[in-house]
Amino acid sequence: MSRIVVVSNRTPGKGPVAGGLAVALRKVLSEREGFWFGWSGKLSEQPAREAHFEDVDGMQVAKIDLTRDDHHAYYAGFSNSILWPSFHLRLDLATIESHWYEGYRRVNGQFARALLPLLKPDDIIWVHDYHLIPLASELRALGARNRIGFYLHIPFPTADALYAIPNHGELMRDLSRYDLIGFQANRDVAAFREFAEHQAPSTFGGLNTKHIDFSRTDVEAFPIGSDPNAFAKLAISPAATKMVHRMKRALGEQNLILGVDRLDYSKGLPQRVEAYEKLLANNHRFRRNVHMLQVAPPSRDTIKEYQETSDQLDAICGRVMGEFAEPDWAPLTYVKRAYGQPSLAGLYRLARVGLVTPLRDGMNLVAHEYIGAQNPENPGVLVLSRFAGAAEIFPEALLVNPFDTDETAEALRMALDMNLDERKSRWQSLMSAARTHNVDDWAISFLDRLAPADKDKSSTRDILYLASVA
Ligand code: ADQ
Repeated sequence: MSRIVVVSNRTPGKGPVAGGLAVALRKVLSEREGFWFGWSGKLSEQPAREAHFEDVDGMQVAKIDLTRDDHHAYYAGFSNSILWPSFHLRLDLATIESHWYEGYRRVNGQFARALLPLLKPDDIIWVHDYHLIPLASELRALGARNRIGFYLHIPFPTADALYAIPNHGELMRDLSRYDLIGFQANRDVAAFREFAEHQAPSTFGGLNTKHIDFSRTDVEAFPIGSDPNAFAKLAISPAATKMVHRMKRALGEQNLILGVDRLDYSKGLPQRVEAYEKLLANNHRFRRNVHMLQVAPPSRDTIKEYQETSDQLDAICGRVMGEFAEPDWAPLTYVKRAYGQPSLAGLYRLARVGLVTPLRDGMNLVAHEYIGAQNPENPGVLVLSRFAGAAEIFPEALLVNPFDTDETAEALRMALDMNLDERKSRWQSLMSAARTHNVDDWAISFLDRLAPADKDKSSTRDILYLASVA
């Protein structure tokens, strides 16, 4: 059976794994031969030519070091100051320094040159995310004939936003060198098709053209998920219960409204706090009866726009405190640090409202995790942005336009007033959808689609099934 080679910007480290994605991919690599390839997290004087292998909790991980300049142009520059804002339709926050493209391309070339000697002809390569769009082209230019799949974790942009990206034509040509492109949601597939058809009207659906030829590339939505059953267990674990007790002591009878995000402008944090401000302003009865907790550890904080979002959030939290706090009551708590999954699971379970209102998001796994952690006898309510990929999976959430803070405030009111029967019935549908879209099946379905030839030997699903019943 073919080996699986997972490629991502960063390689996983030792110890407890934070995200469901890393857990799922580790699981794939523990069931099948293969390795994980990516940046080591280290900067070197000279670009590394060769990867060095390390055993990370039983998994083979091949790492390369990057130079400081290359890393800056590739990561903070082209990936996170051009691609991330453009793909999230925030051209106002993009810094278009087109020379970063050279560093981005150079790092992708370096990845390809270090990866190629490690490959066997029938290895299946699974490349993750916007940092590595050119990797298939670079590998193919060196002679790789392997099946190569690409998964985009963030949304695919509209054609206009794409045109604002330097060298977008080349990047789209790079995408056409993959055998399979996986997106989070149907809206992303539609945006991609729109671009492909607009760019070269006759390319899609198997016809060759003089423009970009996508006829050899399969495109499909593979919505990622979490492991809701694991979250259900984690939420009643001793560590989670400790967090619940600690919070209950602080909250008393107050209902908790919870937000959990990386501190990123795509997550709509200032708008979210403004919606809460409106809830308190319009509904006197909630004062002293609710408390909002926003957990938002800083991320990418060398980038100016991230510091500005952090400042905005500080300002609006301060404003709400000034407006509504009393000597013996605080309307909100804002915590700028990350928590481990057991503590998060406890917070999710305790929260009467999960407030997940990104302005745009590929999927949003916090929504999945919140659902998984609920008490079936007394579940909370998910208030979810209609611009998260998760909205396609969870229509039974209270879906809101996060730009419209009046609407979000009203959804908060509905969530707090919702009776137990409605909460249970909505949650049962949500939990069933979260189970259907669990992260293990996500990985299996992508790989089965990427490597159908493996089917006549034995499918990934069969292997994992056999391993789980063995
Ligand atoms: P992210 O933008 O990082 O991921 P998200 O899916 O919400 O967003 O979170 C990923 C993980 O980070 C979750 O497992 C969550 O528990 C954890 N996390 C978030 N905030 C945290 C906090 N404050 N403390 C501790 N842990 C926290 C990108 C895309 C998403 C897509 C994922 C996976 O932007 O749209 O869902 O990849 O494909």
